[in-house]
Amino acid sequence: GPSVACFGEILLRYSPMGGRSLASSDAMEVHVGGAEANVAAALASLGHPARMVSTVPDNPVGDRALRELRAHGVDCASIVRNGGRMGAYFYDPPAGPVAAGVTYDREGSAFAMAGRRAYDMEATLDGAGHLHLSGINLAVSEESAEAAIALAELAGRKGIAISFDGNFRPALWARTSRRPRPLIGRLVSMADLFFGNHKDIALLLEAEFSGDGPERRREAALAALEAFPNLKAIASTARHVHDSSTHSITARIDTAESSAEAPERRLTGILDRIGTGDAFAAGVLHGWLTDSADLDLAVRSGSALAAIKHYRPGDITTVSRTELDLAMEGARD
Ligand code: KDG
Repeated sequence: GPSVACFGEILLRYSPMGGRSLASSDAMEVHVGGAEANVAAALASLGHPARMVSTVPDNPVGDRALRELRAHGVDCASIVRNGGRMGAYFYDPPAGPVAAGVTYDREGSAFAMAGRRAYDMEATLDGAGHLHLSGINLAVSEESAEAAIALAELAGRKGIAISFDGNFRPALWARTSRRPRPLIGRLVSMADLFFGNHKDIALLLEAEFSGDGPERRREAALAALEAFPNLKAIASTARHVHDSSTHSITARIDTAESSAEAPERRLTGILDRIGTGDAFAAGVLHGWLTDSADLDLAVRSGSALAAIKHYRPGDITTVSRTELDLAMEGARD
């Protein structure tokens, strides 16, 4: 079938071994991450042909990252190699009352240096039925923002459906002079499916949705669906933190006509929650690509995959359809 093209930066993540803090650790574990790469790997594991579109350095470090994505079944033929460096980040695990920390080390990466002319955009979308990308591209550099917008515009002209995850990263935007709102709004206006909650929508529309309940989320989604006429659906999760290792998550998806909610899941003994949003996006996309009219399937797949991510080390969540089905059954009330 047609493949899902995912555009974004592939990152290496360094995590202290044995649950040590970054400050005290002298041995690091390496994982491959990057929001859209996480989505591509999860989709491939569920049997959807997934293609990563990115730029990594033409050196053994870039080879290492691609080897892992290929092992997950991701098509890496559209990945450009150049002379820059590999983007990375350091993870500091949560410790009691102290939240997890993320320190980026990606300035001037091979991906950040690659503008629209680095890619053969036509070839990249050849045979693709869907394009997925996130707002991280807009924050990383002028060049990656330009490439992301050009790719989305080409997808739009070709009638290829687009999903866009806002993935607002204040730490990245803080280093740029570009303003997030117009750029994120531009991508949302081209998207069919948007991953963002009522707070993201409030920023985007410069509106206020006070309170936190389902009615507020529905109201915000309806406002965004009205402001961006190309949008067909908006999906989001909500998290309630009981303590550092016990959280509850809920999820919903809204269209103009209807909505679906996934039952609350209480997650205890959480191992690592980085990449939860990407697992959710991949699960929703799995449902959406299977039957875009079945909102219930989309939101339940998203919630199940997000729940599974909490118990997987690293950023990537891969599951078989059987595992996903079991996780969805487990949440049935
Ligand atoms: O959602 C997880 C991602 O944030 C992680 O893989 C790193 O892409 C990343 C980023 O830029 O934060």
